[in-house]
Amino acid sequence: MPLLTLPYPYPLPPTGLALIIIDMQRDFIEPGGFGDALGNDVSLLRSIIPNVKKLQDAFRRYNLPIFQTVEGHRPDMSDCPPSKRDRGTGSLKIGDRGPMGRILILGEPGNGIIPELAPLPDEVIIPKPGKGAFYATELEAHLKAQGITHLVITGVTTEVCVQTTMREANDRGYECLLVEDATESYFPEFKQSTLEMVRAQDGIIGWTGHTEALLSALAAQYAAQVMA
Ligand code: TIU
Repeated sequence: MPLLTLPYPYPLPPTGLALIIIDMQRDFIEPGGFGDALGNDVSLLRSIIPNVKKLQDAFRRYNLPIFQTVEGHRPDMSDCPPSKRDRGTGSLKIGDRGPMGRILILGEPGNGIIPELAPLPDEVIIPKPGKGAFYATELEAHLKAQGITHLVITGVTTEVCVQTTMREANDRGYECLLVEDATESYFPEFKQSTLEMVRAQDGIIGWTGHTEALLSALAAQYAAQVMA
């Protein structure tokens, strides 16, 4: 069954597919975190939680790997460039103490993945200091070790960490499908532009598609493998 995607059907592989969930952490989705400190309306991002959850459940059901990332820095902030720490005019900066602990610091309450999408003990979490999930992380080593070639990409925010990660992945040879209704931005027009720019020029960065169509295609492709 062809998967309903743009600019043309995404080639779901027999093996080598993984789900990437980008930065569904309290810092970006709940008040008092980094997203809020940057002046954003963080409530906008909650709408995708049910779809990301459906995809997480499906990948678990079909024994396909799931990688979640969290953007965050070591407590000593040795991995946070001054340019990132000092950017902006808000009163709360990275490393400052906010209502959910130190802003964007690994291990703080605000840095945790939202409870709705809590990973299972055997699922990999990739801490990342930058926007892209490949920069200064172990993600690529994990993907190579598991023979992953195709990535279904979800999470926040579409034009920042999600798009950066998709571009990094595309340059490394991964076939990427960005799920439109499982990614969200503080800026609807930036989300729309991102969707259009990644699939322009016959998929210059990759494909875009929708959760329900992907769930049907996953069932058609992988349910039998699990039962075999
Ligand atoms: N500010 C913003 O839109 N995003 C980030 O800072 N990080 C992620 O996108 N995860």
